[in-house]
Amino acid sequence: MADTAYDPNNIFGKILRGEIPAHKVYEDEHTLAFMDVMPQGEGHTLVIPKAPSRGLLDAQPETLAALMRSVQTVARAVKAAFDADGLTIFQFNEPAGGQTVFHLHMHIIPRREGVPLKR
Ligand code: IU
Repeated sequence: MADTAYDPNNIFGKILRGEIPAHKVYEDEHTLAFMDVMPQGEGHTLVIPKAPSRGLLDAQPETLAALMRSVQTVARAVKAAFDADGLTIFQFNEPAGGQTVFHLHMHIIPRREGVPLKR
């Protein structure tokens, strides 16, 4: 069985503590948003809670509420900034689910009609 404890030494934990840099685009008391370093499309942005949650399943309800408020705020801003036709928003849990960084994060990717995501 996988070890599902939160490890504060994950890369997003280090960004939150200011130990490594990130291109930050939004921050409030409970959340931080920054540009993905390997974007699957122009404007690919990540939104994370400051609370130490590994994924969706271990997060506290108030963490999820704050995260989704920020996702909406950032999604509106990203859509306007990139003049997008739509948005793809997703989130992975555990290696089998595609998760590679074990601090809860939501992906926001602005989309243009007819332009596929990079993989
Ligand atoms: P995933 O949902 O855990 O699969 O996605 C992790 C994302 O974090 C992925 O899109 C990476 O490009 C991104 N990322 C990053 O923005 N900065 C980093 O230093 C690392 C990964 I490592």
